[in-house]
Amino acid sequence: MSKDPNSGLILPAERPTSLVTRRNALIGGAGLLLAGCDQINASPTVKSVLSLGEQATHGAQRLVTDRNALAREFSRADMSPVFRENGNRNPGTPEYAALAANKFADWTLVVDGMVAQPLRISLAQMMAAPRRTQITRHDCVEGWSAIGEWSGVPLGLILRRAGMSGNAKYVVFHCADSTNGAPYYESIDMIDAFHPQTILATHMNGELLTVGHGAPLRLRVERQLGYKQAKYVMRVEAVASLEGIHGGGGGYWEDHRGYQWFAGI
Ligand SMILES: Nc1nc2c(c(=O)[nH]1)N[C@H]1C(S)=C(S)[C@@H](COP(=O)(O)O)O[C@H]1N2
Ligand SMILES: [Mo]
Repeated sequence: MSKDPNSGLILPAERPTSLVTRRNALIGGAGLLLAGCDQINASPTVKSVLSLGEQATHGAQRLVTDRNALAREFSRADMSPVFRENGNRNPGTPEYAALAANKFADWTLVVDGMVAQPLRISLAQMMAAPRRTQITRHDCVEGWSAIGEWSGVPLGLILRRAGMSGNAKYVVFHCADSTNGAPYYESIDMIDAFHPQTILATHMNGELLTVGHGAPLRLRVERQLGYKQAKYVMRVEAVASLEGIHGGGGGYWEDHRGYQWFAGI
């Protein structure tokens, strides 16, 4: 891995030529990224958030400012020697076992819902895409915390590439695991979806994600609590409403344990 001093993005040091082409197909180069930013600024959701900050009460303005702030980042020296595995540690389905047996070479992430261009992204494409690395603290409501390093592709980049509709309000993460027949899923709003520290992580502490920590892909949404950090993400869906998705609460814990949908820290 090498650090590009200009962009701050960590790029894989060695990238097979075939993947460069795929990377361009996925991300579309810097020009498209800039075009994507314009599109996002033009979206009704972002506009209404911005005007809220401009006109509304102090309270609303503070809320907007706080939501966009970065979570604290730590140094390597701060990293926890042990980062425990929590919740489901293996989806345990035949489908997942088959994907894992092949080192996820046949895995694809589906990006769909309110997007102009639904995507299927392979793990190789994920590895070749621009990435961000961050050392952050994970806080679980069960009363433990751990500091770890996460590396992955900014979610906003993928949503822009898919041409997400300006009318989408939430991004839903569908996972490979279930508990007592209830599939794990989570959701976030557009402020968190486009937050610079919100990434779909392929790596933890410099290594590929282990099965226990959510291989091959998990969400890191650093301004929220542990249960929002969906592991085993298979599908990212842009929606206008959470109604009708599983229990309608926006997540597994929200539906089954009454946890707050917005778990801000
Ligand atoms: N798919 C899935 N994601 C999940 C869970 C889970 O059971 N299944 N548990 C959540 C909880 S409560 C926590 S604290 C973290 C634990 O992440 P870790 O196993 O990497 O420590 O994952 C979250 N994401
Ligand atoms: Mo948790």
